[in-house]
Amino acid sequence: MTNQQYELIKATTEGRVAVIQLNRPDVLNALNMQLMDEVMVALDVFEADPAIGCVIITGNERAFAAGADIKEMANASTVEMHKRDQFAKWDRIRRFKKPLIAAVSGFALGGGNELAMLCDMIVASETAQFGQPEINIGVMPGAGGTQRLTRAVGKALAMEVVLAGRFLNAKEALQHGLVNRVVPVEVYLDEAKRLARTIAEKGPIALELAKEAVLKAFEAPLSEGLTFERKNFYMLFSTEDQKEGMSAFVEKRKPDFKGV
Ligand code: CO8
Repeated sequence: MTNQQYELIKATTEGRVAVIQLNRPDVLNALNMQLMDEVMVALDVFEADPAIGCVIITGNERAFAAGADIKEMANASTVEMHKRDQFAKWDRIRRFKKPLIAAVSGFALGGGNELAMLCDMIVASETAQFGQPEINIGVMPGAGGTQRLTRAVGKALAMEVVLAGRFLNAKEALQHGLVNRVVPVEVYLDEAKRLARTIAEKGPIALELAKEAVLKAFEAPLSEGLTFERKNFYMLFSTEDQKEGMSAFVEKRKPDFKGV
């Protein structure tokens, strides 16, 4: 799919930073299957492109995404939901190798919050609101909300968000470690881009292995995670970027990483 063929997202690049903008503003970027398929295609394209070092997923000022498309699933049976296997596709995002930043303004609800939490970092505007309101429509989170939110903010608050449908405002999200930073709405995307540019300058292989090791902390016991980290660290000594990075430090110049 070329960029012109996307209907429900916009995919753009600025230098080494790519931006995927969810683009169904009339329905607060509700995540229907086509939109998510397009996000997956864009991620494939950016992952394969060595010119891209970091990817931002964003929405618009009013909504990052107000959840999965309720109208699309309202009449589905268990068998239909099973056959659609939407969530399995979301695992693609979990396996995305490059750093992913969510730039969130307005609503990040249900699947929207789950999508933001699948990213590696979240830059939020002061107007951002995070929630898992599925309980209000007779269901519960299905794409990681009960797991990732609990790991991020702890059991007590996660229970309130999931069981009472309480939204967290940007300040609360920052206070409880859900987001990296909160900035005025006028600059939230610029701030995400600034962070993305800083990251995208680093060595691509080091970024990939470091991201993999941090994510391992959520999956493995400490001893296994430490072993994994050490092996990734040693592995980097077979890259030219390691030689370049350390030589540049010694020679007091800026490194020129090539991703090899
Ligand atoms: N799905 C479909 N349409 C939506 C959704 C949604 N999730 N959210 C908003 N819309 C639509 C509204 O129907 C409305 O459309 P229309 O103008 O045609 O009536 C339009 O967006 C604007 O919305 P509102 O008029 O409701 O705007 P308000 O400012 O009054 O309210 C809210 C904003 C509070 C965000 C409200 O829209 C709302 O409560 N939305 C639903 C939030 C929600 O329940 N999200 C969870 C959905 S379930 C889910 O995400 C399960 C995740 C599973 C994983 C994902 C797998 C794909």
